[in-house]
Formats: sequence, structure tokens, C-alpha cells
Amino acid sequence: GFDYPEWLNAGVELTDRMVERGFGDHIALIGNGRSRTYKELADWSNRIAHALVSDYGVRPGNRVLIRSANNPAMVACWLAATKAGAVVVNTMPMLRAGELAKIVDKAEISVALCDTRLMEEMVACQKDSRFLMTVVGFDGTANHDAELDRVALRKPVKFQGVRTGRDDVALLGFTSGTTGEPKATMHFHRDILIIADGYAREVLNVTPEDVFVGSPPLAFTFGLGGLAVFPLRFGAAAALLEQASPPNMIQIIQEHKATICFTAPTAYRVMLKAMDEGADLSSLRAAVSAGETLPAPVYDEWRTKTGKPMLDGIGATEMLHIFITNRFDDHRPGCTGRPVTGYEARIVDDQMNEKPRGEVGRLAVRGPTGCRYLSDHRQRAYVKAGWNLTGDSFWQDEDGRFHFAARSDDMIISAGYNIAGPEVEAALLAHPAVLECGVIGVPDEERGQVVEAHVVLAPGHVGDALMVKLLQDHVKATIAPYKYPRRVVFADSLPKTQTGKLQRFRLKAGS
Ligand code: 3SK
Repeated sequence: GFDYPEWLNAGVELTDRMVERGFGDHIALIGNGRSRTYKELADWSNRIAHALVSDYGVRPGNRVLIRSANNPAMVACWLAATKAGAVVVNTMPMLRAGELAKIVDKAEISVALCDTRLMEEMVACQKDSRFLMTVVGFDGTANHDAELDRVALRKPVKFQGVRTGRDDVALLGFTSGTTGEPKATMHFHRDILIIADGYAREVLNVTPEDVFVGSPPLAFTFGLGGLAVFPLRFGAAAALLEQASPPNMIQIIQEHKATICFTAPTAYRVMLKAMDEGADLSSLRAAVSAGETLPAPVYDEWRTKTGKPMLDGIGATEMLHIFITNRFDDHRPGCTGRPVTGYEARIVDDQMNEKPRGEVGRLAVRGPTGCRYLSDHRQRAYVKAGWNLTGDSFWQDEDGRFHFAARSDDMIISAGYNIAGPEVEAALLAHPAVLECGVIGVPDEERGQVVEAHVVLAPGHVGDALMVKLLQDHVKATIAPYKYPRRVVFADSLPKTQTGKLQRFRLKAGS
């Protein structure tokens, strides 16, 4: 188990404690064209913490919303609010006033810290809110030219972090909700450290020499862990990108000799293509893929081109971070690996009975970081006897490794066959003409459902009848022929959530 002192403040642990441990002069964060050391980050977040308490009335347990793209100022605000004992809700820049209002109401947010470039929707949200009393702007660029920056600059660099309990709530993670109403999951101060002391230490073996880069928003716990908690816990550095497109990531990897990358398979596919044009990714020692299942062809190509494995993992906002993963010495294509130490996983049926090895069922997980929803009647539906029921169908092989089959609602039943949409997607992705694809089941009188593939073609390919036939034949030759897409629709792009997950339900709804 994980043993932490009774009184623990994650914000203090990730900054002031690191300075005490001798990392003061190490680079902690790189972003917007400059770097900050651990000492600078500790001082910066301490000044903001003073401002939050003395000028904006933040008290322990108050909920504070942060609205920003990935940049060092967002991390400083998150650390500051955590040091002040607040419960933080990090939100994505793309959210509109209506979406922010749902979060504000659910979490009863009283104070919002907002990058001044993103103020409009925040202010619109505040206008009609009965909870949101204060909206303060901060400068997400390196200029420190906004109200919060000016107030903080007058404050001392030492702040006595609030004496929070190790199981006081520190963070509310909102699930992005590929369907339905978003849920908020509560995470304690200790949870924030557990994901580093568990997954990041055990699987990635992070050292102070590591430089992290990646695309997931800090507002998504995948990003907060991979681009803030993991580096800061071990004295390493993170390079933060407001626009984390694959070309921007490649540039940062080359410039800072990044060693650990967190992103999704689609971005890795683009990065692999860029390697053919000379992109140098040789500094990366760990390529972590999550957020979507990793298709075997992407894993294989990465391995061939870099000589290193790509580490597929599955996490959930409910569990805070990755709980099943491949490892450097235990990885294979099309396989998600084994539970992180401290977590247990099983494949169950609708009555929570464990399924025999090899059979597809619902993935259930339990562990030290989940799962507690904030006042949500769905707790009983999604958490049974301490087991969190994910929305994913998996199967477990004879050796105990877990394999993704589909999102539970992405199984297609066609003429009596069970067809996992993502398996057809992986087959299509192995064709060089396919850049991205999403596979769904659509109603069909004869077969119940038929497989329909939505395909974005790589540049230079044409979506005509010949291409449909080529792709169908390719799928038939790659996996069991009954799985081939009877319908193929060509598209310029696919609908995704703000965390980059394909929204198959929108393909189904035709939007
Ligand atoms: O696999 C995911 O989608 C995920 C969600 C939250 C945190 C971490 C991860 C990898």
C-alpha cells in the first residue's frame, strides 16, 4: 500500500518539498518560450496562493475553477489553489458558457481563475450563475500582465500550505462524457501522489533527467498526471504546449530532447509519418499511448522505426490515471497489459460474475484512487462493491493480460455475429490510404445491424467506388471476412471529444 502522513498537501509536495529536496535549480516547466525552475514555480504558486486567500477569499474546501490551455501559468494556479486547500476543477479552453455553467452548478464553484484570452465565455457563464462570485484573470503568456499576476507580485514568496488531510478532496475530475451528462469524480491529495508513486515510478521509472511532452489537456486527468504530477514528483521537467499538434510536439521533442511522450494513437500515427520526412524522435525513451486503444499496426510501426515499445495503457478520470498498462519488459501488440500495482481488474458479466478467461465482458477495476462521484445517483450503477465498472469491454488471456474489445456500447451485432468496431478500425488503419476511421453499427432490416466505416483518407487518395472495394477487400484479408464494412463513408474529419476521443455516438446520430 501507499503510506502517506495524515496531513498532506499535494501542492506543497510537488513544489516546496522538491526545493527542500535540492531540486530548486532544476527546470520544472517549459512553456511560452521560457523555462521555470522548481524554486521559481514554488515562489510563483505561493504568491498566487496568498492572493487567493487574502484578496479573493478562498477558504479550504472552496471549489475553484481554472480555465486555460496547457501552460505554466495554469500549473502555477492549480498548485496555488491546492496549497490553499481549495478543491480544483480544471477545465478545457474550448468549453462554452453553457458547458461551464453545468460544471459551475454541479461543483458549486465560487471562484474562477481564467486566462484573460478566454474570458468571454467565463464572464457569460458568471452572469447567470448563483454560485460563481469571483472571476479573476491571469496571464497565460509569459508576460504576467493580468489582475492575478499583479496582485500576486506584491505577495511574499513563502506560503504556509493549508494543513489538508491526506484524504481531503483536492480535485474534481469531470468526465468529458462521450454520451449523456458529465459526472464529477472526487480525488484526494494522496491520490495525486499515488498516481506518480504507483504508475509513473513502477512503469516509467521517471528520473530528474526526464523531459515530458504530450498533448492531453491538463484539464483532463491524463494530462494533469502526465504533464504536471509525474514530472514534478520526480524533479523532472515538462514542456507544455498550448497547441499540441503533432508538428508542434515533434519540434519540442527535438528542441528539448524530450524523453517521455504522452499522447493518443492518432497523433503517434502522424508522428510516424513525419519520421519518414526526417523528424527525429530518437530522444524519446517512453511513448505512452492512452485515451483510445492502440491499434497493433501503430505499435508495430513504432517498434520497427524506433526500436522501442509503445506503452499502451488504459486509465479513467474515475481512477485518476492509468490502471492497466504494458511495461518496458512486458508488452505486445493489441494488448493493454496488466494492472498497475495496487489495482485489481476483472472481466465481469451484468451480474458482476467473473467471466472465464478469453471471454469478452465488462472491465471492472478497483484501486486506491477511485471511485467516488460527487453527489451523483449514478454511483450505484457504476460502482458496485467497490468495483468501478468502466464503459469498456475487455477480455483476459490465459497469462492474465488484458485485451481491449470495444467500448461496451461499440459492439456491433450483425447477422448474429459479435463484431468489435475498434477491431475493424485497426484493420482499416493498417491500409496506407487510411488516415483515421470510426466504425459503427447501423440498423439493417436483414442483418439487424451492418458495419459502417467512416474514413478520413490520407492526402493523395480519392474516396471513390474503387477505394471502397479496396478497403473492403483489405479488411476481409486482414480479419474474419464477416467483419468487413458493408458501408464506407468518406469524411474530411471525425467527431471527437475535447480530449480527442472518437465520438461514435455522433457518427451513429449522423452529426
Ligand atoms: O485512458 C484514458 O482515457 C485516461 C483517462 C483518464 C486518465 C488517464 C487516462 C489514460
